[in-house]
Amino acid sequence: MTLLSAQPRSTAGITRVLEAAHIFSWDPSDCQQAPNSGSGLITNDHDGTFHTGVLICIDGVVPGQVYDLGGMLRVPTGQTGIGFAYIGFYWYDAPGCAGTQTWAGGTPWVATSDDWVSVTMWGNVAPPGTQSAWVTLASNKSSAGTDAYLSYYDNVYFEVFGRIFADGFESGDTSLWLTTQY
Ligand SMILES: [Ca+2]
Repeated sequence: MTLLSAQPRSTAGITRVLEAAHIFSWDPSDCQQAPNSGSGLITNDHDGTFHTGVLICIDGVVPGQVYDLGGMLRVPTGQTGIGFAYIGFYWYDAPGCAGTQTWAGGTPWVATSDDWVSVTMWGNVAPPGTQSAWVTLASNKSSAGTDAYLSYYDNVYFEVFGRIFADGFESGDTSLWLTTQY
């Protein structure tokens, strides 16, 4: 996978949520069928219910700034493992995802879908004091037994929301909008 954010990546603290009962690997399947890209595959083979994931720590988060989270997920049907997958993130009040952790949120869950599904959680305002963020590709296996639960992730992003304009029409003035036919 390619880290799409231009913000600095930190590897500090990443061992804190990594667990043994999963494998994260590259897979040739791609959300846009690109021949030379591929995706990330989490094979959650814990022998019971197990919530795990992989993560990237992003430094340089600015309090008050708006961040958009999203990506593409695919959870193939036909597998015996049951669960759900999503992309989530946490805020931290110190660099390197240290200090106090605050759950920020996650995208909608994807249970099963043979097609790639776009998932988003946009408009996240970094709270006062935030300095870094964890972005996690989450795999929540809810079935017992060792049947692996597979989930694929592609085009994952965490980016600063750059608004071009906004109009809530509070002024009652609609004259800036051209009524010319196009
Ligand atoms: Ca790809």
